[in-house]
Amino acid sequence: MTEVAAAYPAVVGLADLDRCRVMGVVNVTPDSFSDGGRFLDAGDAVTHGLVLYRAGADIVDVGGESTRPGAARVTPEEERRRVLPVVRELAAAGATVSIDTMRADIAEAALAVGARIVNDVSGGLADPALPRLVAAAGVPYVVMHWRGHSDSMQHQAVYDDVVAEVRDELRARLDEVIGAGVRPEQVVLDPGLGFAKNADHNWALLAGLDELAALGRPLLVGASRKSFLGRLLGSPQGDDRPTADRPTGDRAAGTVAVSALAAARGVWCVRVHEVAASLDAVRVAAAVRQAAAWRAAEPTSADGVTE
Ligand code: PMM
Repeated sequence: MTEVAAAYPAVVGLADLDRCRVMGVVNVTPDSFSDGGRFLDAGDAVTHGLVLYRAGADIVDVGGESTRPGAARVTPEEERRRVLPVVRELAAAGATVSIDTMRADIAEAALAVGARIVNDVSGGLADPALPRLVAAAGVPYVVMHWRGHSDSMQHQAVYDDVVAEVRDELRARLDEVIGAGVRPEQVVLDPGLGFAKNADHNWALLAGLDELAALGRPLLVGASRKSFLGRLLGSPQGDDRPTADRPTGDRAAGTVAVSALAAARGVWCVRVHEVAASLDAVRVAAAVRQAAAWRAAEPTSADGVTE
């Protein structure tokens, strides 16, 4: 049988993988929607990051600012205090760490203590110095679709055609960061599920991933535990299903379903709170993509015998 690799786009500074990557989330915040307050202590955050790393996370994403709808901004001093010790320890333990920040100063400090990827939920809009820093550092850069800070973003969840508008706004961000000196091979694009989007917008974006992939850069999808899953999987009375960290809640299986579907569509990375199950899901999706690639390369005759 001919060996046919399922193609995943290369991103500068990261080894090629024949499957979708899994990014594990460490929120060093008091108020993130699903795990806020659990890992505010640096020691707890490091322990949790190591659990994710040992479960097979390809990337461990460390953030110190909650982006839940309505959240106020954290001060730069507090963000720095929260994330730097955690990034340092996880990087020293061998994890590939991304820093989830909208601030150039924080990203620079995190890269200096071992982070290797910058994850900017504002896609360069919140701090114009951040794309310039990433350009100089030459590291992978996750550019997410974003329309404004958390205290106002849900008012901006207005679209005629959400997939076309997110695609066009991401293209504008891509052009802008390239204009700031970032090389295209550094950029990963993210539709920003839940950021200035309601549940219908999120489902439409998941259905429209191919249109976003047409921008020519790999995609990252962050659906884990988000409220559109809780709404879908809630009770017939219309109550949302909470996350596993809340009484009687569990969005884990719904999250894994999104991981499988996204990976089957060729998404480059899924960002999740629980790594092991999504890692299984993306491996299953990779096996199907590999088999599809083999079939395309080696057409079989009508009686099923390989030609
Ligand atoms: N979502 C959150 C935070 N950071 N980063 C990227 N690239 N994509 C996302 O969808 C994303 C993100 C909010 O979720 P959390 O509070 O569970 O971390």
